[in-house]
Amino acid sequence: MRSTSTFVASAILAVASVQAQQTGYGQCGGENWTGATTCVSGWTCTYLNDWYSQCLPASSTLTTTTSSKTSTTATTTSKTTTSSTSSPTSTGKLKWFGVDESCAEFGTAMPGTWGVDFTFANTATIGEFISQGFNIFRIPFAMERMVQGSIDAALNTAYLTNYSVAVNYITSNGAYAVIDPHNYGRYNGSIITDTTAFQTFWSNLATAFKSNSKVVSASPLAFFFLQILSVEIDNRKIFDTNNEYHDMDETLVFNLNQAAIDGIRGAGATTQYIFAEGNSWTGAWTWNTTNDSLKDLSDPENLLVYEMHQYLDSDGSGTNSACVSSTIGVERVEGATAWLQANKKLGVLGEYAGGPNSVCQAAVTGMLDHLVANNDVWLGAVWWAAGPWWPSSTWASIEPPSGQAYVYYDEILQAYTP
Ligand SMILES: *[C@@H]1O[C@H](CO)[C@@H](O)[C@H](O)[C@H]1NC(C)=O
Ligand SMILES: *[C@@H]1O[C@H](CO)[C@@H](O)[C@H](O)[C@H]1NC(C)=O
Ligand SMILES: *[C@@H]1O[C@H](CO)[C@@H](O)[C@H](O)[C@H]1NC(C)=O
Ligand SMILES: *[C@@H]1O[C@H](CO)[C@@H](O)[C@H](O)[C@H]1NC(C)=O
Ligand SMILES: CC(=O)N[C@H]1CO[C@H](CO)[C@@H](O)[C@@H]1O
Repeated sequence: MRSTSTFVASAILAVASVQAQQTGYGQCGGENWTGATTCVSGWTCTYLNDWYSQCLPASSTLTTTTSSKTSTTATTTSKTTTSSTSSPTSTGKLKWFGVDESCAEFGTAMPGTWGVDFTFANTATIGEFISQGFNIFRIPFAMERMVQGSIDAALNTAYLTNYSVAVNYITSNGAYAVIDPHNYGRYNGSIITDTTAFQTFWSNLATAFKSNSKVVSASPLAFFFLQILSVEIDNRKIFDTNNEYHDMDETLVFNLNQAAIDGIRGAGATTQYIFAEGNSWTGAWTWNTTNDSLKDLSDPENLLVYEMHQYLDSDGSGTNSACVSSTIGVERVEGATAWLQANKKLGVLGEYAGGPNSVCQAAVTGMLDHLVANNDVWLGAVWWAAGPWWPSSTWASIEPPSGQAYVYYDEILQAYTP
């Protein structure tokens, strides 16, 4: 999702309606904007970048949405069969299919206050997705909360502990958790240039996540099996170097990705996939012209996957629920597919979305069908976004049970689950 703000970019998806006062998360300014420039009570029009200002909660208007739902028992085997209106044309599947689980990165106050500025993903709703067959969840967090003061500071225990709840829930229920510093290559508003410190950040983070738990057991046999189980759970964590680098020197983007890889592997985390993101908001549609140099990244474990994002509105930013055409999805990713194939690389679509309308439905399924048809290089697709604080009226909200995208797309997407 495009934004120059490190802090609130995830909240960009909005219902932009022209009215006297804009509603929560709606657009309220930006180049050529002709709609409302003030927000309804409790919301503040916040400048994000020259193209976009957004109504964000005035402090403490958000209350935590502690779920009253009964928790879902998640198993990977109880996948619901679905009579989707749109089935993939290919009978193949992607290795990973899931959703982003946003909200730990929300808010502008850093480190801010839990329950006011940010919250964490809801394990009950994640369980619902897992029971439907979804098997990957990308979980953004803010580096300014995880490492306070400097990027090579020790991890903040309270934030890490809360963040780990969803990670552990996902991996122990057979799905993959993507650990995503949602920082656009920036920290505290400035582009990260200290690759050594960035490597230390990743070394610290990988150390925290490389082992789920200390395995303790009196029985050697039980110990043996617990170890195998623990390794398997461990391998379901995926390290995403950073969300959406943009407007940065390409060499720096390369060096930050390489530093992350070196930090992770150097910490002894040798069995997990690493997702590298590229410049220009890691857009699939611009990948072949902006990020070609990233083909030379080197992972000694050979578990590197290129994470790209693709939205289908006119500027590709994901801020508009209208898609350019019913074929725009496949058109925008074809070049990336060719790049992956030509360079013998693997890719994952880490963010995408389309509005709840038939043009977008065709564009989304066309794009997914293309990924499935090219699953020699495409390993997965992840919808942006679920998360407990998205208003259900947000068109891309796939938070169960009433997010607009959940209502419109959940059954359609279930046809693509592995
Ligand atoms: C604003 O309008 C001008 C003139 O039509 C156009 O060149 C520019 O791209 C527009 N900006 C955005 C963000 O749409
Ligand atoms: C963040 O930037 C502000 C303003 O540049 C500075 O005062 C503050 O110390 C910085 N904080 C951190 C954690 O780097
Ligand atoms: C962690 O979550 C608890 C509630 O479970 C909350 O009281 C606490 O403030 C949170 N801390 C952080 C840093 O997220
Ligand atoms: C790059 O990708 C775009 C978008 O998918 C595509 O239209 C274009 O033909 C590609 N260019 C090259 C040189 O592969
Ligand atoms: C923006 C940028 O630096 N793009 C570069 C990406 O990589 C290709 C090929 O290595 C360069 O030609 C571009 O200049």
